[in-house]
Amino acid sequence: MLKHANNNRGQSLVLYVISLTVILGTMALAFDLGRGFLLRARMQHAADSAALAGVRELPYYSLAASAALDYAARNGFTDGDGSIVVTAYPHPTISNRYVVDVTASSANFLAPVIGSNFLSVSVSAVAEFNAYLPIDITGGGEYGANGVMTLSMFGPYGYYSYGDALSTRWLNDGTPNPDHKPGGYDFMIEIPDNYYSINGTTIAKVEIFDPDTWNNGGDNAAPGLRIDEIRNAPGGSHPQPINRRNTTIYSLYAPDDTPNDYTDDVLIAEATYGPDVSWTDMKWVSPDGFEININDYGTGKYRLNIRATDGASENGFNLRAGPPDAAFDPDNGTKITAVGAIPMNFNDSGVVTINLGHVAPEAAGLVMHINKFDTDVGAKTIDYHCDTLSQSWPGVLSGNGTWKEDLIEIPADYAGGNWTATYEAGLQDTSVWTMWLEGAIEGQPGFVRLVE
Ligand SMILES: [Ca+2]
Ligand SMILES: [Ca+2]
Ligand SMILES: [Ca+2]
Ligand SMILES: [Ca+2]
Repeated sequence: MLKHANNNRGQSLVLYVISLTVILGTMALAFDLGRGFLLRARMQHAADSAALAGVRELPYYSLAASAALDYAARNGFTDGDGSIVVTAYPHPTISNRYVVDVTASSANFLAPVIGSNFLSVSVSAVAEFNAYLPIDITGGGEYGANGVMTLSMFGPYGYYSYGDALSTRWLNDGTPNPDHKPGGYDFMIEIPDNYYSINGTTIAKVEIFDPDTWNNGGDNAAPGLRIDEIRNAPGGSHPQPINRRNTTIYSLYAPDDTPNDYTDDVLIAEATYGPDVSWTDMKWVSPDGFEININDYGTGKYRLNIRATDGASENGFNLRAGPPDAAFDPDNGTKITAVGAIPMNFNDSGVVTINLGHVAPEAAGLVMHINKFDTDVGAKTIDYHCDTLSQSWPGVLSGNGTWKEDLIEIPADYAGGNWTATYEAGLQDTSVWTMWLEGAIEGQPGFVRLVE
């Protein structure tokens, strides 16, 4: 009996130890799996935000990669940190998709129980980009004229808080500007299929008003005599330009069948306006090669990329296109849109109508985002309207150096329409407006989403 009892006790002890081992092992496994699960969730979140950040920079591949790595790092996964590997690359077959893979491993709590020292986790995210909504840029007044407001771009060394958040490379204190887009701004100059029948010519002359950053009336000429604002870079540790007046490059590309891939675009002509170019001041100018023949390149959307490589000043300009030997006619069939972002400056105080463009019926029930940066100087009101809807939506002004987003819920019975913003602001107010749709419309521009 005693022996038996001892045996029982021994068996109990063995069972107890086995049970404890199983329980501890199970707990360790659960702990490790739980930790692996959490790690995977964190990694997936980082990969998702990285893919969404990267895809918005397409078709600029190197910018997409740096944005993706940046967002992965902001979410805790810095490429090369310990076991972390972040790989960001364009989708191999679909040009408007972007892929981010993240792998990492963590040491297991009770490695011997599950036979592995490290838990290796890999996740992947794929995001799709269908371009921002195109913004019709007739907001400078009548198309081809210069109204209260013109398009305008700061040099890369300019003050961030002066209003062009996308062109300036540094914040006012000299640290990198996370909003900076090194690729500059893109505009689409649409030459319609019936251009010849409207105009009796196959030639379209693309013109830029005041492409320089120079004021013939002097740096501080009165508004009205100039549309450029000559400015110094911030002081202190802020990097300084070679010249405070800008160097701006205008690059014109032919239309093609791959609008979501800029890497294959064919350059037609390029013009650079350095800090001392004065003969173009306050004039409509067509740079060499900017007279295009639709027999050479076809009809469709010609891309004009504009970027500044030096300077801290503000280059005001405008754009138009039409027949070469006629007075400009705004009804010549051409149309110019800004790709997702429009930079503008007021050369007088007043009210402008910003044409936000046509938003398709498929946007019914979706949310439209309009984000504005630095709508401040003399700014009074913003109101949004759609020509097929009776209501209007008040917008919220953004203060100095800040973004403020307006969200418009598009009604479920929406049938498509042309959107405008009415903006009242003061002399020398610079601002940037961007616009996109939240939600997917297959085949329509204006959305960014995760697809895998
Ligand atoms: Ca292309
Ligand atoms: Ca000028
Ligand atoms: Ca200018
Ligand atoms: Ca402003």
